[in-house]
Amino acid sequence: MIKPEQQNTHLTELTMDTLYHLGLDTAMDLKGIFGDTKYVCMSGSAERVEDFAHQCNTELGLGIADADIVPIGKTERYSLYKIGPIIAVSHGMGMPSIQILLHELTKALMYAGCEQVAYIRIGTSGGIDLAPGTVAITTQSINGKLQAEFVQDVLGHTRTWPTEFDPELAQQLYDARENLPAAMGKTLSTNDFYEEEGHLDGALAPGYTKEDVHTFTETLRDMGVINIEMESLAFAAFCLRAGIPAGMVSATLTDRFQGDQIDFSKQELMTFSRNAQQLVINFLRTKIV
Ligand code: R2B
Ligand code: URA
Repeated sequence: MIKPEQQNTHLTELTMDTLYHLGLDTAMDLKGIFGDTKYVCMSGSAERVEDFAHQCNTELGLGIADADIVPIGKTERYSLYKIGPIIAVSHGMGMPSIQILLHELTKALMYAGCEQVAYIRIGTSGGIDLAPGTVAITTQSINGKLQAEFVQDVLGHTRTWPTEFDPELAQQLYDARENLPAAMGKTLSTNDFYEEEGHLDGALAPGYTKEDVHTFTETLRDMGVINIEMESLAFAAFCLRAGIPAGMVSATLTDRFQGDQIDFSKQELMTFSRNAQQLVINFLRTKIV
């Protein structure tokens, strides 16, 4: 599950490992629960992963009774469903939240004896020069300084990690678009929705103008950036470091050249998210059934 040089030898000192935020531990039959996992699909919201779990079950013909699609572990922080060889799990908003999930979930799969598992984030984002509803497939994530690196401060020292997504998986996801509107390119990943993403509708005077945002958005577009979100930098870095193939598809909810407000109806937003989910299901269909 994790490449040898990144395996944590300290874990062997534990008599039991408690995966606190997931509500799981190694006294449970993790092999029985997770041993056949091949794909982990993650989204920010618990509502969307539940919807995705049901959509997978129906569209991939997995034959699970609806009443059996229930969360595993606790749901205080994350919601995790298992449908056949697929885990659907929510990661919350932002890099700290997805990182905690990545550590605990990866340990659960490691304890379950899984070897080859790919991780796919199915997200939402602000689009750049794309019609809302387009599914953006990420090749590489860049940070707020426009560098392709995830920066961590650990014990007073700064570490940087590369942030490429698996190129083969990105291409396979793009090839699964069928009639869905889709684009492939880089993603800007920030630690803040309002100011670091350059929104003009936060509570505080942002200290930049509409023109500044337009110029910044043009710079992004010229660098091949197609969307903006808040987790891909940490997600790509973790998976690359572990040796886990990672892909990301995101529904775009706005075109940042046109504005900031996400004022589509619940139904329209659901359609946008479903586009991204559908693309991943098209991909999974070629792998699983
Ligand atoms: C996209 O949408 C969320 C913010 O609205 C955040 O989790 C992200 O990456
Ligand atoms: N998610 C983001 O992070 N930014 C947007 O503009 C929309 C969704």
